Amino acid sequence: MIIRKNPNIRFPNPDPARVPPGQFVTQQWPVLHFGQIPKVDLQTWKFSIWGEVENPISWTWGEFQSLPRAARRNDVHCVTHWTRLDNEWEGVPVREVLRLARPKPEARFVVEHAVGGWTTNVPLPDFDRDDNLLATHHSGKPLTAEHGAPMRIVIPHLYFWKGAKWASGLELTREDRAGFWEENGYHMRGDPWKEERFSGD
Ligand SMILES: Nc1nc2c(c(=O)[nH]1)N[C@H]1C(S)=C(S)[C@@H](COP(=O)(O)O)O[C@H]1N2
Ligand SMILES: [Mo]
Repeated sequence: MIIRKNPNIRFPNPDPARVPPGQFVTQQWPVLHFGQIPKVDLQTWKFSIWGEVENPISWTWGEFQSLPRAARRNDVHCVTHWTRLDNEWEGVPVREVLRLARPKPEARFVVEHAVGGWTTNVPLPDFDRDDNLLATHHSGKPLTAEHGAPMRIVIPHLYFWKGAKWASGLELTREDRAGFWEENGYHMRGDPWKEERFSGD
């Protein structure tokens, strides 16, 4: 059977209530990151949590597979103005690993670390949410290298840069410490509904 694209069939207009100010919807999935795609070897892969936690902990790739898993569907909003609706992710809920590491009462912020040294900072209340995932799959398939394989962080209520691709660890801190884009003028929180794009917004 040959399936032809019917030019009369259009995607319905996205619900404007789902699109934050200054954003346009794309069906594509752009690839965006600073620098090169890092080489990640599953044999030596490690994900660690350290800093202001009662129980610093790390997982090998094999150990990570035994953590509880969940699926989430959400919209992602990049600060460069594209929005991609209805992303289907699977992975380990952020809350599952926080529960095991046990943040100290002094912990107020999280620095996400990525292979290669890239970082981003997130307030702990924004990080410790049921929606947030350590995602290994998108649309039912393992993440591709360009989108952060084998695991990336997804925090759907903040701009997409607040989720590290090629995630390697979480550092819990008392003080807010600017990550890579934040040092370059981007916002410390990054709420797309408030257009918190740059520091000062
Ligand atoms: N390690 C790492 N993670 C990163 C980035 C990066 O430069 N390095 N860029 C961020 C930005 S700005 C965006 S918009 C998303 C892009 O993810 P995508 O390429 O899968 O669309 O990844 C985020 N995570
Ligand atoms: Mo971005």
